[in-house]
Amino acid sequence: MVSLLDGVRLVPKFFDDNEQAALLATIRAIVKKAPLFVPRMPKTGKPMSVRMSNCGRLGWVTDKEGGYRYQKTHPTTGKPWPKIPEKLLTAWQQLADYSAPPEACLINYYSADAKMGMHQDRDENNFDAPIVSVSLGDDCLFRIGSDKKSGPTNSFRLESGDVILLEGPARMAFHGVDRIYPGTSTLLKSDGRINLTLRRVNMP
Ligand code: MD3
Ligand code: FE
Repeated sequence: MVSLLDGVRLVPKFFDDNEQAALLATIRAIVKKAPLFVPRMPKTGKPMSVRMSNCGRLGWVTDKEGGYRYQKTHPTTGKPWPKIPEKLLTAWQQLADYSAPPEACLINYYSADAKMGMHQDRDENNFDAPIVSVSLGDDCLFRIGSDKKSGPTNSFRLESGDVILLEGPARMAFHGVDRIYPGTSTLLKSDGRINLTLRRVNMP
């Protein structure tokens, strides 16, 4: 475990190659039931480059009319989200120093040219719980600053199997994904990256 900044912990290769393959298989099964959707910016309706789905009791969605929010059902199928895989619940138990399990697992799929602009995660009613993020597939360049919109930032590469934990002072930090490095992993059938973000939405 490496402490990168106050409240940012990186666990390189928390999941080994076999565990990554098993986790990927469960994510593929989830995405068959809860297909990736195109998230759209509030008000403008501009599509994001990342494709998304969720598992867990609550899923994070965004569209032109409704904006950023958590909801219990898939935006196009209307069905409840599939369950969070056991492997991820165990990882949360092992790594997050928190009494209650995660309620939401956002599944982000980045194609080779996708990215995510700097933002804060502030749609939750619980900022006490840590956030646990799992990277699968191609490496990415991840950037994190402070809780102020401008100012210095740090960037580092995240690789397949890495887990990053955000807690305490880092919970409200601005962060984003500058780019994907296509061809740096053979886990996926083609280029791209999957990020799984485990979050507590409500107070226990
Ligand atoms: C929370 N995703 O979906 S996850 C997102 O790699 C998102 O797909 C990125 O940001 C991705 O909202 C990063 C991990 C993460 C990293 C830093 C954070 C979540 C964070 C800092 C503060 C709060
Ligand atoms: Fe985020």
